[in-house]
Amino acid sequence: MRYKVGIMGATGAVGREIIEVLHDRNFPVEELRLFASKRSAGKTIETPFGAITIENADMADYSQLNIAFFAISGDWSKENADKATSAGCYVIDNSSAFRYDDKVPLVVPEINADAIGDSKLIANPNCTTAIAAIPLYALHKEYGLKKVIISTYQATSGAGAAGMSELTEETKNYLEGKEVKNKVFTYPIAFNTIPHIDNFQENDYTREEMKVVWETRKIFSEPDIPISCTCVRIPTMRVHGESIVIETERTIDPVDAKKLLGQIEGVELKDDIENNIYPMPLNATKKYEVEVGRIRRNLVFGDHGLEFFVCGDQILKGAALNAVQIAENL
Ligand code: 2RA
Repeated sequence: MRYKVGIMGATGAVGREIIEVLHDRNFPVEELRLFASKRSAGKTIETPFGAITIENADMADYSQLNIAFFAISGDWSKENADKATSAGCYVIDNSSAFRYDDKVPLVVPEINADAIGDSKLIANPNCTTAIAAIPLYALHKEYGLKKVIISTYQATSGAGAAGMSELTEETKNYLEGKEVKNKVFTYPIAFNTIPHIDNFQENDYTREEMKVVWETRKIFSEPDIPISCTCVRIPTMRVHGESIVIETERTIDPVDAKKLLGQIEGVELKDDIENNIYPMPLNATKKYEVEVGRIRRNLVFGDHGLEFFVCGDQILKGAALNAVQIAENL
């Protein structure tokens, strides 16, 4: 069977990547249709599926599609998801609009593909969650997670194509001694780090930080795991790094943990400190696997603690790849 696939938000960073991933993974596409805002409608873009003319997403006829990837905005998803699913079309939503809705499955296929059930609407997790979830879940199954503390080093791609352009422009202007003006981020991101992603919440964490807490608990079906996160934007292009500390129920040996992490689907072990091998954005860029390394016993939690570093392509495992993997599971 082949499918009629629509990408809503096809001109954005995630939409463009979904096209590439569908092609690269030989997804059985009968017809690919690309949708974006009215402003982009009518433009033709080259894709591995041939030249395709962009259509107005607001006018989409979902009875003509089997699967639609939503990658526009949360508000747009809220306005359009019901229209699509009522017409019999599966929706894989990249926004946060439905992630915390108990009726909507939130899926990382390596972990909880079963959660899809017969739902026509499936939520794709936030990139920061998806990247950490793969190694964390393997460790949870084997050792039982008691506490999780995460600190992130997030790429500009998290703010879409505009975020990446801002980094390029600011770096150029800074080096040429010109004025550096920020629009996308709260401060200039070139030669800077910004501990502020998404809005501050009542508990003084940001929404990005709370997404990691809420989403990890939902994906793992573990509503009570204590998780804390600090999210920081750094001047890299498209890979999020995350430093992760865990306390476990059962004793954990770093050598065994390393063996385990080296065997799980979706992970590439990069852990050979004698040869300076560890996860880095430069290596993890455009890679499907999440790199995991710097695995060591945590000094605070002793033989019940582990500390490690992960790097995952924000646009791939953090968005487009995970979305296509969900489609593969429908
Ligand atoms: C960010 N996690 O990195 C967001 C994107 N979904 O800004």
